Amino acid sequence: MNITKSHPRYLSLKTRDKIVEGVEKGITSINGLIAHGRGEAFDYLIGEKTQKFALEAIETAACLLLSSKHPVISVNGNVAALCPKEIINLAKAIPAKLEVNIFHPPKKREKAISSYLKKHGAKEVLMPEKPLVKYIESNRRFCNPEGIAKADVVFVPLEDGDRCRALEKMGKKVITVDLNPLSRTSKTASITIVDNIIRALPLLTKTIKKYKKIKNKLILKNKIKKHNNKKILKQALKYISKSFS
Ligand code: PTJ
Repeated sequence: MNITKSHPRYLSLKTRDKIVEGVEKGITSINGLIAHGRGEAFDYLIGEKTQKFALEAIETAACLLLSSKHPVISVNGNVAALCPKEIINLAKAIPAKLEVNIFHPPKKREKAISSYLKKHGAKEVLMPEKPLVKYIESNRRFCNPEGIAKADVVFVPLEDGDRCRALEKMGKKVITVDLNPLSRTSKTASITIVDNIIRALPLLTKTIKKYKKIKNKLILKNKIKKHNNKKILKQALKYISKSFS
């Protein structure tokens, strides 16, 4: 679609194009279009800007990822289509492994996502191999023994709630990006960044670089300790309800 920058919905339309392209390339599930629409609706309600509650969560997420021994970034069809370079930059900055994990069939989409990430500069992309995620029966239970199976912290942006809960039950910490503060994922994760992934990823990478320079690791630990995900979600909901008055 030929969209001029002067169009008031330029960014939103460009982003939609990326998701549509993702479907056409066999990277994104057709269901991903619905998920994107839901995200758009919530983005409207938070003013299509990164709000304070997201910035606070990004700060703690950066601290947790840097304090982790084995951080893994889970990539699905929406994330790959929307921000391939940004997710690779994040993985490099931490550093963390990238692993493909999808919910919807067909399974051949897993390879398409991996190839797409490699085309954008990823050196290594782990693939789901064994059903090692307990408590769930969907395709999301497949993971890599050297990746999510081993991870202590898993970054799962734009997720559905089941695996998030399963990973937490397995003793892992989960960080998510979800525009919907009411979703099961948002409520179950240790840290929820209520923001559009397009805005959140560059900010998270920037924050990681900032915290990497800090020698006193206690500062990071204290930030993680103080984090209250429920409070963050309440702030997001309060912001949304205020936008109605
Ligand atoms: O590639 P697959 O098969 O793994 O499927 C990926 C999707 C996203 C389709 C799948 O995980 C799914 O169905 O997710 P849900 O249950 O629709 O949840 C996705 C959540 O992400 C929703 O709460 C949306 O509001 C939110 N969301 C959508 N787009 C964005 C977003 N959050 C942040 N940034 C977005 N751009």
